[in-house]
Amino acid sequence: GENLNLLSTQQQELVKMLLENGQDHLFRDWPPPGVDDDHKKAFLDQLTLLDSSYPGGLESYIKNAKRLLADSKAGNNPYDGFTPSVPTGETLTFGDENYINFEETGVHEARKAAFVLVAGGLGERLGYSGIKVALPAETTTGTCFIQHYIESILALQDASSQGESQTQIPLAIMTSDDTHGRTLELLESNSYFGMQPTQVTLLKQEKVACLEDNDARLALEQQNKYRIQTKPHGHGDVHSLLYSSGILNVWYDAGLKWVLFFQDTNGLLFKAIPAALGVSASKQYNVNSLAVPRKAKEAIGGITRLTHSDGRSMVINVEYNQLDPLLRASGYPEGDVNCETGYSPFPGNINQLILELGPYIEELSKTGGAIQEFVNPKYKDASKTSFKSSTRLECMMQDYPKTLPPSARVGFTVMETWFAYAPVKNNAEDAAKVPKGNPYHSATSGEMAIYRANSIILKKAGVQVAEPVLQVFNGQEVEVWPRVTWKPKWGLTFSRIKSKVSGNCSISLRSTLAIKGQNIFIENLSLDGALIIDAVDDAEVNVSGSVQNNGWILETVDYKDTTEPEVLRIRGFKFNKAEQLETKYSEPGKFHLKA
Ligand code: UGB
Repeated sequence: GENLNLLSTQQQELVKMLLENGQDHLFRDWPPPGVDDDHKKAFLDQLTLLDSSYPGGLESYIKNAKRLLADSKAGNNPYDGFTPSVPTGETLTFGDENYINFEETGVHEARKAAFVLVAGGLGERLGYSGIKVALPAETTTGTCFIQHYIESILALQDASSQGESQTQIPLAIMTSDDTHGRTLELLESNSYFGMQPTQVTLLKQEKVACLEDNDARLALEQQNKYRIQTKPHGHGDVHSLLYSSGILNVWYDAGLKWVLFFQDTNGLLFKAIPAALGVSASKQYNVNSLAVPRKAKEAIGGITRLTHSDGRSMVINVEYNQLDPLLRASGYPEGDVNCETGYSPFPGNINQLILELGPYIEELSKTGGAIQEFVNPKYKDASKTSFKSSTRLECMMQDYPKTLPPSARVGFTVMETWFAYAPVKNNAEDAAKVPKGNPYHSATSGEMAIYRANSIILKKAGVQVAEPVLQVFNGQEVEVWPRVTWKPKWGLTFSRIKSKVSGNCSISLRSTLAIKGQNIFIENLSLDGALIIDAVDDAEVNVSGSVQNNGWILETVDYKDTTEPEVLRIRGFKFNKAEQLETKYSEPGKFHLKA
């Protein structure tokens, strides 16, 4: 009524649209003008933001919600008419000739690459109080995920622009209200970990309105009738944000060809990136999803070929909670089970996508970046008439290919898990309950996977590395290998690593090796203890001889022990830095470290 006079014309239009779409409850209890006017204006500001941050505005959001809620109530299966089958893709074996060729192609292509990190999630499953990208990937050097990612991209940048003019590989980071401020602060207080600030673009995703019933009425906060409840819309927002920001065209005009999407806590991912990009380039994939062998019922999506009775067919991720019911409904009464290999026949999606920029822009200019959504209401009872709590629409970035024409070149690349995938998602208690043989995806397993991968890679490069032992931390049994770490610029690809180790080298199980420079060459080194070598890029250091000291001793930490810092509690171990050989070369030149 009279309250409309408080509003701008644009806001009045918005209110009219809402009233026409069944949202009168939002304004029903409004007192007359003069009372709560500031609250009313703030409410309209919120509605305006919700309207502008969704492709097609709130009107589309409400219409989509009504449709999806009706489907959900009727029990309609989004996969109705589709038959799942096992797709075929490229399978990579670390270090073989094929792999090395893909790596070299990938490094070369990286000049034309842009990276997109989705980091808007709070990580409820992990229960860590900070943002996930600030978490140390490993505690030998304390390098946090975002530092590791940035240094990996910079290493690729250097390697790919050899002999040609220096390119700058752009990095976009999707944040949310939960992570934006802390991500920016982390970058600024660390000089962007070596990137140019202009190289990094933060895009903040907005939350979406919650829905209180099957009629898609927007839910007001319990305590505040001038505020709509909101929740995250999911990582699928990354496409509409990239599109609406205009950054894709900037990249395209700069001659870029590839966009690589990745998640917030996978310490192994960049080992797999050069080869995976090489696959995209060699196979001319418009879409390339990275995958790993997957245990049945593991909480990662399954890459599946879906064939419709009308002839349509696509290779797409089927999310972990949907794969089992889909299989049961399509003639696999056992559902999602391991086959004779000990793994599900459906490879696991690790949500690392490589998209070809040109076709990507073309597709987004049709869709506006909107991604197929879903809704997952928790109903009060079987009548499905009311919800236990409000719900909202969600979307996932890996659903991008769903709208592509059948002519699109959609492929996937399966990597061995040990060098490609070790995310940190689960808290200690939940990880300890993971069925035996399935991955923990905890801070414990994430860190140990880095040492394991590095040790195995050195072994493949000819180093005698001690065999691991099994040890239990926070109720999780993991392989403990020597604690080997290196900077991405030291070991960007397998051939580069091989060129830096030679002769007769050995590393004992209780050892720690941290290589913090680019041109560090290891020759006839016998390591039994801790060795830390730091060198500027134009210092060439040759390391040899026998290092023997008390080293860094691995000690257990109980996750319930509140006297320990949270970052240690969540992994269940820490290092007692008893003794080490630590050397630093800060001047250019050639050096010999003969232990
Ligand atoms: N994220 C956002 O940026 N915004 C959001 O609104 C939500 C998340 P989760 P999830 O690799 O193991 C995915 O929560 O969604 C970011 C795939 O769907 O870690 O349960 C967030 O910051 C699944 O198919 O994972 O499962 C994080 O970086 C499987 O591949 C990323 O999105 C699984 O990941 C993923 O969010 C996996």
